[in-house]
Amino acid sequence: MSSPQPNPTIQSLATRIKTGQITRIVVLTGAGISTSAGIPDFRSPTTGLYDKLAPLNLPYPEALFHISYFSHSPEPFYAIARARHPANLKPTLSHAFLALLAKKNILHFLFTQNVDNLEEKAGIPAEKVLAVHGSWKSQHCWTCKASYPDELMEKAINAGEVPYCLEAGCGGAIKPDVVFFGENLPSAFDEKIHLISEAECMLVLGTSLRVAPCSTIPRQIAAGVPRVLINMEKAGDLGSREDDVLLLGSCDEGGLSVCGCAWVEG
Ligand code: CNA
Repeated sequence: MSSPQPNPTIQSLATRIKTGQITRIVVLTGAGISTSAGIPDFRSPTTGLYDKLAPLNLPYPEALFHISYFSHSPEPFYAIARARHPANLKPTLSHAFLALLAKKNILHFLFTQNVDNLEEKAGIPAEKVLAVHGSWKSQHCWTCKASYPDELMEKAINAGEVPYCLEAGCGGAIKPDVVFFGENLPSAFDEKIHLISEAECMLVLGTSLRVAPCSTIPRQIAAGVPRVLINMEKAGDLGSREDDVLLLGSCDEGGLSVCGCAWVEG
């Protein structure tokens, strides 16, 4: 039986990583790891998307990404789509940090709520990542589910116009394969969720933990397994357990400091 660990710090966790005592890290990320790439998050005051929607006259901010609203009014979504589209954006230091965990073979699994596909651009192996809310990589007709060409989608996004289905007699609006509020998550979520129980450490980066079911992931980590929150603000129940470590500040700096402790200093 292993001896009980004192309350962890980022330094003591780094030592456990360095000495091979932690080899399975499960990570949950959100919009905060991509803000330094130029994609605003949803909920940060002033800079977040929800603070800038007044001109669109939405019934409520989340309507922009709610399937019941999109199904009759796709125009507001395409009015902001260009600014949200991740084409030409580069991964951040936080993505590089996660890619390094994968390279060191200690990234057990990454659940990302992000739809920007920057994990792939950063070189994180596809089998280690689940984009729980889908991504902008592909798109389909919302009505008949026919696929739609990438180049026409890009053209519509750049023009701020709604693309419509090319199938004869359909004419439905095209939707990127991003999971909107009110839609089901990919079945892979249920297939991968058991990996949480195999974690020897959990990292939570850049998320307000306000969107279920990802918001429940940190609570599913077994008692005694260290959980680290790297975020501008406190989120969820992180900080309520003895084994929690809070690094409140930017994700990029938090990732760098973990790397510094684990692989650079001493
Ligand atoms: P959110 O609710 O907007 O929360 C973001 C969190 O990140 C907040 O707690 C911020 O304080 C924090 N934050 C912002 N910038 C930084 C930073 N540089 N360093 C540290 N912390 C920071 O977003 P969530 O991800 O929690 O919500 C889930 C939604 C957001 C998912 O459905 C996503 O699809 C959706 N989203 C995705 C993207 C993207 O793909 N890049 C962008 C915006 C929203």
